[in-house]
Amino acid sequence: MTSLIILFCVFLIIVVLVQIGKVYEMTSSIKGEAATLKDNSKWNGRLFLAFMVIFLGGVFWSAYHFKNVMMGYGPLVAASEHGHILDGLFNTTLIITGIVFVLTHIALFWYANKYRWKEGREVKFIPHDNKLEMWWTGIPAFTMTILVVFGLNAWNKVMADVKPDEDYMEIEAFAQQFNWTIRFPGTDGKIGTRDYKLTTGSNQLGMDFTDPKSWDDVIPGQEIYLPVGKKIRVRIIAKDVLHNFDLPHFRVKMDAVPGLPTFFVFTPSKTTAEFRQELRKYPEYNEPFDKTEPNGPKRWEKFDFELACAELCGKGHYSMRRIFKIVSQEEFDAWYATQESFYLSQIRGKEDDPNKDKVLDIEISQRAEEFSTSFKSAVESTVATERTLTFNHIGFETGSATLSANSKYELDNMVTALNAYPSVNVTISGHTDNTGDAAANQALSASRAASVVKYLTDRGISAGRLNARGYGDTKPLAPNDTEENKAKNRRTEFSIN
Ligand SMILES: [Cu+2]
Repeated sequence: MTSLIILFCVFLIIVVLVQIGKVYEMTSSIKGEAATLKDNSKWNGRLFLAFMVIFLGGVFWSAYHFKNVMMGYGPLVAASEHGHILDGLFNTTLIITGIVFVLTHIALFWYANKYRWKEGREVKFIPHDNKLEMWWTGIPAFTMTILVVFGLNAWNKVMADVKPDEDYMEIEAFAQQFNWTIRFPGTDGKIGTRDYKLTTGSNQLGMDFTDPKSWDDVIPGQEIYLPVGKKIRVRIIAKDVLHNFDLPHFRVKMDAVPGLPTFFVFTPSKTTAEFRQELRKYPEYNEPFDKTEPNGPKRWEKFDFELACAELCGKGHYSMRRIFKIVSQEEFDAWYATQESFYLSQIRGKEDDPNKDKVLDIEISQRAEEFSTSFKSAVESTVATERTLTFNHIGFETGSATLSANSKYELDNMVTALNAYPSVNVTISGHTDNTGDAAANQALSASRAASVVKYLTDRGISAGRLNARGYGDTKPLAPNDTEENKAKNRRTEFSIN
């Protein structure tokens, strides 16, 4: 219905215009053609001048009116160290092109009025003029050279890569339809290698878990923290189509191209909290964040730096938004300490773990620490049950008393602990589940305990401090009714005497 009315209105307007045209034709035929032309020409000239004033006035008014929503002006100053270089370049370009813009528009409309049609005025035809050519080629060429020199200088500063001996942190931004995966290097400071051929459902980045550098890599959740004042190198990768890594407040913007890793180096110079305090000075940021809650938090209180994808990469493009929190180094360290290694928390020990049979260096040191802490508390405890501990990381070959190769790490920790407490004597006890013959289980558990004792004495622990016992299936920790419980019951323990 609405469209019918609109169509009807358009039709009516056309009819009115045609009628006005007819009236005009009639009046001009009465007045005479020359007089009409002179009249028209005068009005055209005046309208040109009026348009020039309104147009240029509008240009300046809108620039002033919207200055607070433009990058680089009002509240939106750059929050990175290189940001002012780009803002400065933008301003230089804006001022130079702005002057040219204003002058050419004044000239355009001024001359359109000045040389309007007049009776007897003749047009001068200039087929070629070397002097004029020189001017209008020379001036733009000179201006462009200045802009290009400024631009190149800014480009070299902004796009410079880190030097190898510089203090910086590298993170990886991996784009896919439709999210960013941000990877941090872990405690070694290095991001592990990746290979797209290794991509699986649980390993979206194609991280190579045979590379020790990838073991401690961290993939944080929605909120990304970065320390203020620290040089950050972002390695930018795309999985599927073109994306664009855009942190507008830091003047960071770089294409993420499939098959062609790019990078951007920047140093955040303002924390989120500092930036919020700056926004607070502007009335528009003191309006409620949620208009339906007039007494709720203000806009400046809810402000956060955002990562966007600045490439129209598909219909879910808008959902590639992430929050970046810029904090002090101490706050960053505290946040970082809460982040879990992706490999150790998601992949380790699962189906697609390529290191299933290996004990990793980080696990060795972690287990050593855990062992010494629990050994110490067992020694110090006066409660009998607390003085007995299970070896969590030793194993035997099926049905035999031969220790598995990886048991040595746990037993070496035991050697260290026994050397640290020379007056402590321990009893090693073997336990099995109830599968099979009880007598055989008893014999197996005894010989397994004996193998542990032998390992320890071979490493210099005096045999007099060690006792080996086999309990077979007589001391289960849980009823032998599920596979899980049975596994719990098959164990080797030690008790502080
Ligand atoms: Cu995208």
